[in-house]
Amino acid sequence: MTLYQPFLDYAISYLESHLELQPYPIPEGFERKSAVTGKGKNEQEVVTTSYAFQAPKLRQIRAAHVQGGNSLQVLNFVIFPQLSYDLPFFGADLVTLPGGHLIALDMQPLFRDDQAYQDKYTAPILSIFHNYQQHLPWGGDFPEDARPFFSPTFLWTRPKETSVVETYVFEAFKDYLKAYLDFVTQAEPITNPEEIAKIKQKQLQYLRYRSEKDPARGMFQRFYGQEWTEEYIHGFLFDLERTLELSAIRSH
Ligand code: DBV
Repeated sequence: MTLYQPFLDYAISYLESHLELQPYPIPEGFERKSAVTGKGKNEQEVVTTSYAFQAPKLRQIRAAHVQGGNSLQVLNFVIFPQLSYDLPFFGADLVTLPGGHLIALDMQPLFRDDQAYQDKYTAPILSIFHNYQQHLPWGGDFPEDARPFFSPTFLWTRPKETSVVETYVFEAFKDYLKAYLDFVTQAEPITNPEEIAKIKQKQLQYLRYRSEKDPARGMFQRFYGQEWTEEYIHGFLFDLERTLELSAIRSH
């Protein structure tokens, strides 16, 4: 059992039991990708598997799981709500590299500086955040231009011990996911076209940032090549723009 497999298993089974989960299409060639790196004794297979679902209020729930031995494990798990809901994104970036663990966990807001939005989507999880923050201290160095995309309850930490990932990080992941599903349950559809337009604009801003700045790009390029990587990023990991283009074509 690799480090993040229990996170993935928990998330899928929790979602299955609380939502009407349906499959979401994964483009051909992206369900599973494998490459062998290193030579001789250092030879190592790196396998990336993808998972994707949708649910009534959630446009895409998707995970990328990279497994390449003890010093290369990644689970990137993101939930993208439908454009007709003001829900935040659920975002988990759980990364283990030779240099150590790097954990990012958040409900990423659409309207970060809006007080009413914070009251709705940040205040209710502040106590969970404070519970874990004492065990999961701020991870330091952080790209300045990513700041607008994170909430005040952003857990960003670099645990020294794997046991911290298996305990506190796993518990925090479960609590954030549960709290997120409470928000989903309560969410009411937005009907005002102006508000929907604002949500769409914010979702696109987020998507563009993440696809342009994807910190995994270098890693994926090394293992699987540039063409596969770009298609994986734009055609699966962050696919909103493609999806909107397709629906515009279909509606003509
Ligand atoms: N990150 C992704 C996806 C990944 C992934 C889709 C499928 O967004 C993995 C894989 N993240 C990943 C890897 C690294 C990081 C690092 C492999 C290590 C990169 C390296 O050191 O070579 C949060 N993830 C990071 C970093 C941050 C995040 C801040 C450190 C990068 C740096 O310091 O430059 N999650 C990441 C992020 C957002 C987010 C930037 C922005 C909204 O949600």
